[in-house]
Amino acid sequence: VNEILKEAVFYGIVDLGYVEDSRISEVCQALVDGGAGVIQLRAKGREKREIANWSKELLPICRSAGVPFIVNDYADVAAEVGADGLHIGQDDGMLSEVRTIVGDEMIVGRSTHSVEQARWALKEGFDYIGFGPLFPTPTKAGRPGIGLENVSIVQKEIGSKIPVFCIGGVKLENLEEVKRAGARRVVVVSDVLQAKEVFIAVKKVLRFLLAH
Ligand code: 3NM
Repeated sequence: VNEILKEAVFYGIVDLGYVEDSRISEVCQALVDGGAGVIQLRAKGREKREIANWSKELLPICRSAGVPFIVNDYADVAAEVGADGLHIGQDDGMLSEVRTIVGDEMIVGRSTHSVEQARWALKEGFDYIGFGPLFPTPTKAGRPGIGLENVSIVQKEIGSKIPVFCIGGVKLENLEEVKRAGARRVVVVSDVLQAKEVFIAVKKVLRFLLAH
């Protein structure tokens, strides 16, 4: 589990707030082709049945690329479709509860919004964390940006144990700043999904992050 995640520098999200239903597979493929090391399906406000069906469509795309496929929010859906992972937020219960549904093998990640929460997530045993939102973002409206000042401590302290993906308002435009603050891995949602060519946008982010 941790071996495969260790490789992931770009975490791609197929977010249905930006992707039309008819283009879900195509966009997933483009994220993977661009070099995403993990893929999550994020479908806020959609029916579980629909999410399960899309997941079954995306799983083989991710499998043939050797990229873990993560379901957002729903442990039961992740278990049902045989996803590689589940992502949950701060209000979605303890890892131990979720493990009773998804088992011990599945990758489980947690959203964290402070150093404290990041430490807790590590202590609980999550396989990775998201840390943010660094900047305010329409993708997760109504949340203040937490800024860049704690990126370096979280990257050092938590990121030496489990992958830390910086998220929230990260764009090609501010990537230099984010990288300089200490980020090693990122999630970029709207900036790549709104790009003319998704896979080129992902490649650009990766090229930048991996450059010295
Ligand atoms: N989670 P964009 S921020 C889905 O901080 C999500 O937990 C966040 O999208 C968190 O790249 C966020 O468009 C939105 O800002 C990321």
